[in-house]
Amino acid sequence: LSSRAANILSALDIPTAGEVHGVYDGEWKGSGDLVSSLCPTTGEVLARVKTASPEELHTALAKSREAFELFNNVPGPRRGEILRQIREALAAKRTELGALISLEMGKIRTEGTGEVQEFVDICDYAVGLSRMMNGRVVASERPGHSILEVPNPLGVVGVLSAFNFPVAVYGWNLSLSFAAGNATLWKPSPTTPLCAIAVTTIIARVLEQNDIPGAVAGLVTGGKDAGEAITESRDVDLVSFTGSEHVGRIVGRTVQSRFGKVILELGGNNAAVVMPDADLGMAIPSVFFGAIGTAGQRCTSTRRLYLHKNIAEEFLERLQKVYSALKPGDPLDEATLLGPVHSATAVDIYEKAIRYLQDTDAQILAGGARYAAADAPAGHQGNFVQPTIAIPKSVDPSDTLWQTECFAPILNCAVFDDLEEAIQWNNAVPQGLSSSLWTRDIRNVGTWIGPNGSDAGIVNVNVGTSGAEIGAAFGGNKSTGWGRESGGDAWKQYVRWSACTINFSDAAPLAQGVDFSV
Ligand code: UN1
Repeated sequence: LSSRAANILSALDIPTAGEVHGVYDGEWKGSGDLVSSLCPTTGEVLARVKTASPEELHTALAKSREAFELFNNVPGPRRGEILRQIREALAAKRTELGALISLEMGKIRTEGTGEVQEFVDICDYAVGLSRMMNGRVVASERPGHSILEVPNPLGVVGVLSAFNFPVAVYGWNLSLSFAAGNATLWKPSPTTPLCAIAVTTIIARVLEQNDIPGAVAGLVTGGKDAGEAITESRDVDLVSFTGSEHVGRIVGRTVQSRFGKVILELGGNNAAVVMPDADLGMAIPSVFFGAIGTAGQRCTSTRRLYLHKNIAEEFLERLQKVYSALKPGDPLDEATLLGPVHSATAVDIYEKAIRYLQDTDAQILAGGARYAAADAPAGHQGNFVQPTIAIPKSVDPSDTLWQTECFAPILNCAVFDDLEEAIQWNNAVPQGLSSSLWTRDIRNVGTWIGPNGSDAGIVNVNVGTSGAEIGAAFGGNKSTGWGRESGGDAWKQYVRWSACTINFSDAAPLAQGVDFSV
């Protein structure tokens, strides 16, 4: 193991020799298939992880259930206090955990640290919520009656997360689920097991200090089998899944067929729309970050750029300049803005999309190939691809190129005549996660956020498509799956609601004035 990797792993108490246990249900174990965690920058094997065997999956599910039966009786504010300690423990390892994200996922330093910060932020939010998960009292139509809506703990929450946010998305789910009194069982992406092991190690320690069973925050690494064990288990009340539309469809059906609850956070195909009155000095760097941040592998990455005809030429010229100054580098190096894409699969996705653009005579304004070995950082592994700006020949929104999410740093551009046309293009795709309008004109803002505006879950103005804060509910409409996580009212999905009509009177009248007197 390189000393660069060894230092990061040991700072987080991950063994740097031998195999690493990838299952936690109160005890660390793992006797299933061995999975290698690869560094996307160098190709180095960071660790071999022992994933969950079928029997261990079974036990982990049973332990989660057991842990829930105990945890659901711990008062909400007490759960909040433990979550506050988890928050502190995560914050204490912010830099180290951020570095591990860069090492294993490939995103740059500031984004790795930012991801840990996102977990810390949602913990703060959920600590507050732990004293504010309020139900309500509803006016009854009957005298001497009260109606209460009571939030009770739900049960076991399964979290299936993706490689691109290997820490924060689990954080959104864990913190709300924890504050609500549930046990949470995490199945991370098979390619980022170490991030999950590091986070679980930090949380497990806090649980232990508080005499809470470790299975309140359990972990099962593995592939399809582990995912299926969770989606199919009647012991899992809610499954929160982040990933592709293809897998999301299967997860949604499986969970629904047993009448479980599901939160889906699937594909994003996000557009930025630039009006002629926009402040380009703000819009250009923001579009640049939206398209290139996390090497184009955020669900919220900007994939489509719609430019008003009056500013299109200037915008593209200036954007190209910013692109051409970009150099790829080691994501662990503070100065790097562009790291590798996550895996060989990601390179394939990129290359297929580029080929399609070339075959359909798109104009390529920047990028369009992998970096030559000489341009990539020393010791690189080949996952470095050039961020690409393309003007596809077809502006027809029904073209596959506009319709599909391509998880790579490729920005497709088109020129529009008026806002109405841009909104029509924005909405003409199956996905509906994020969208961004650049304008100074209040009339455009009103249209954009109103009934004839963007149909995405995230509808920004003078703010890029990615980098949402935790305070509002995060999620998308249409084939993005309609799920909402993180802030807003998202917590209401992690509880079991009881509608309780209580009669304090000496009579038992029926609602709606129904007369059933005997
Ligand atoms: C994701 O890509 O799955 O808004 C989540 C953002 C981040 C979360 C992205 N806060 O870009």
